[in-house]
Amino acid sequence: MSKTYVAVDIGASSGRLMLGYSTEGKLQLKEVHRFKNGFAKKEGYDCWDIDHILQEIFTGLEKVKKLGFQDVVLGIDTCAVDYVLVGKDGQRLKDPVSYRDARTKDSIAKLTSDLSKDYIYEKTGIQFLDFNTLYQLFEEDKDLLAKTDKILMIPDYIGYVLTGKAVTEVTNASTTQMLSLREGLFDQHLLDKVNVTHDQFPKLVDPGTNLGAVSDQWYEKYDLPRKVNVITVATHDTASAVVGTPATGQRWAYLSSGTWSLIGTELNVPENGEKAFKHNYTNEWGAYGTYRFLKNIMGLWIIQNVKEELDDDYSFAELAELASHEEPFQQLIDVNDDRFQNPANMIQEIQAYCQETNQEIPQTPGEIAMAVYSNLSLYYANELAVLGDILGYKIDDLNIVGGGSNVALMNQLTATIAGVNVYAGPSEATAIGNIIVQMIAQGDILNVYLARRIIADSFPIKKYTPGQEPFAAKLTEYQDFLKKTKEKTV
Ligand code: LRH
Repeated sequence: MSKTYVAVDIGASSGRLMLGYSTEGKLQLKEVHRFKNGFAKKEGYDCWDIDHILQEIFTGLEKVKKLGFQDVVLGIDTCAVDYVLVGKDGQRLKDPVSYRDARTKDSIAKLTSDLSKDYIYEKTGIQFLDFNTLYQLFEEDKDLLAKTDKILMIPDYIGYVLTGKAVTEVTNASTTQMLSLREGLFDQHLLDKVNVTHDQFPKLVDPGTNLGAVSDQWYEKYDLPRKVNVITVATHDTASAVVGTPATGQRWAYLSSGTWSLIGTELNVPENGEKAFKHNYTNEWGAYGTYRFLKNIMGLWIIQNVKEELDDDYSFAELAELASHEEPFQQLIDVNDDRFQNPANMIQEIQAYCQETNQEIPQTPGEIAMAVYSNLSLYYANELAVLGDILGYKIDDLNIVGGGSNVALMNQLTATIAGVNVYAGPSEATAIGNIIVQMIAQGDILNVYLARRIIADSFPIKKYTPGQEPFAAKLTEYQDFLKKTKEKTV
């Protein structure tokens, strides 16, 4: 048996600690602890409860020890862009604000009024999302920024709390939209623009860097495994998910399907030309010198909210089952419309959208779920066509990983509309990718190519082929619809 690895994987709606090890050439994964995550209003802002997250990590580690594991390696990944400000005394200056907070709603326009979008995209290759760290820092309290000794991305902050060592890991740092593609450093102009300095960001490091042991102080408070060594993995959850995607062949794309749907491919050279700019594709840094050329789609966030608003009376599997009794494509919805980013009520927002666009209003849980699933599939198919157009070749295979890979209905619709083979699984690709980087760093696996073969051999992956379904014309109809609705809002 290999060493024992722990993936701390914190998503927007839940966090978990997963144990990983390999036996007889296969990777084994076991969930030891899962907890709810989310943001709540604090002093007027939607904030993450970082103390709660830390507490749950320690609880999870106590469970690891109770299971008999005394010597473990640990890596942390979370969703991107959010950060913690730390003062000279090493203490947090305030709770981190969530990227869903509305404070940056108009910040792209404000910031780019005298620093062009072309400059920013040419420098960073990162998509314009109003919640990127760049815009969040732009809106940050200037007095607090002046008192800030360290700006730490959330996983780096957790690593810092655990070990006392501060670094800036590059896969996540690239989502700040402040790293220069060419120089591999924070861009001076962009730093100046938001009143921060190079020194406030600890040293940039690659995934696989050893951070060190969990500090003694935590042993006084918690019953932790005797040895916990922290490795800086691909700390952006999407970067870990891509590492954990068992893709083979040449013309493949991935869809990391969780709270967000991240659709794209892995490149060795960034693509920040005109077409990529026009379609707002991003070049987030991946592990091992790669780039995650992708687009953010609103994703399961929509259905997560619907589920909650139905008082959690239905599980995700039940919602998908109810949906499967409904006709797909009864409505066309731009699921990436900003209005779905943090509405007061998601169901009402979907219904209002359908009413405003003179379409059938979904009423029952099944109708609402089908409206969401079928439109997500349409959006995926649309983006695969865009991706193929930018790259100059047609995508043959789509690897869907993450929780969304369990939704058979959506996998089949996507295969059919996009005309691609869909390979669904593993659903825990993020935790797997987190563990893979640790394993490579520890010499348990040689490299990521081998790792992806091991993943494919270790977890069930289901294939969906396009088939002969009568939906091919839907994509063109949807593309026309998107064009028209976008023209209206411009
Ligand atoms: C997914 C994710 C995504 C980011 C968003 C903030 O969890 O990290 O890659 O764009 O959250």
